[in-house]
Amino acid sequence: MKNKPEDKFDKLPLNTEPYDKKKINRRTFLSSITFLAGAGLAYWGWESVYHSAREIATATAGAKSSLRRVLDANGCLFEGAVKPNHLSRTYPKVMAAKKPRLNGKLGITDKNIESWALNLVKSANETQQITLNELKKLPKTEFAFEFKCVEGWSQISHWGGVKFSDFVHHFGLQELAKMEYVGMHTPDNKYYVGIDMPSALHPQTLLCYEVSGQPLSPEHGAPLRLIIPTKYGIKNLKRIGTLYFSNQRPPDYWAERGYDYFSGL
Ligand SMILES: Nc1nc2c(c(=O)[nH]1)N[C@H]1C(S)=C(S)[C@@H](COP(=O)(O)O)O[C@H]1N2
Ligand SMILES: [Mo]
Repeated sequence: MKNKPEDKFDKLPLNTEPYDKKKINRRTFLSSITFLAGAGLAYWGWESVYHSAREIATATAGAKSSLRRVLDANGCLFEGAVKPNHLSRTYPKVMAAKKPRLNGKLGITDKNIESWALNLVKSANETQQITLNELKKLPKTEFAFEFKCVEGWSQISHWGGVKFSDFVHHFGLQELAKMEYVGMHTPDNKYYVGIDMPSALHPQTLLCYEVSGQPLSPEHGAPLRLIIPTKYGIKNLKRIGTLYFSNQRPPDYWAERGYDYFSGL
């Protein structure tokens, strides 16, 4: 006799209870507290960022301090990863652009540079004036390197001038150079940068007065500009009016607008 189709159901151990209510309740409970804990944590995170103090607006863009700490931590990693005396690649001078690109006119529109002298701030009440001729008496360092702008271009160009470290030794600034930063600004204060001391003392950092073997043009920052191959173009201040030392971050034009203070390469 063939089994009727219904017969096979007789063999199944049919459970009359549709599901285990206890188990479901427990799972619902666990997933609910997990969700609430997650939401609480997210809310707490948002609140603490929202209520955290704003950083000092002078040196940076006035971001929330907790967010800036993350950026600074990244910056520190970067600083640690870049050895202070790691040299930027240099190129034969013939590879340098004959007419190097120009970018950025802030603080250099004033063409009256005849009476220029570098203001070297040695203390609150002592500023030494240094002429270009005095600087030219120091050993000249020149090299071609790939200049890099954050706007997305780079170009090999050839620069000449005095190593910042030679300048420090010549003018007896070793004590001042134990501070953490050097600050510089244009004669009209419209463009300004802060440089960490290890980068300033790097052997390729120049107080530069020549480009392509010629005296700097006003547009390239005459009479004296900063050339710092280990950093982006934004830090290569044209037309240095004043130079000073500080243990606090000097005001920095682009850092105030949210760019990375270190801006290293
Ligand atoms: N005084 C001053 N320096 C400045 C700038 C500026 O606007 N003003 N721009 C910076 C930027 S963004 C770059 S890329 C380089 C460009 O230098 P260059 O014009 O000699 O190519 O100068 C830097 N130094
Ligand atoms: Mo730039």
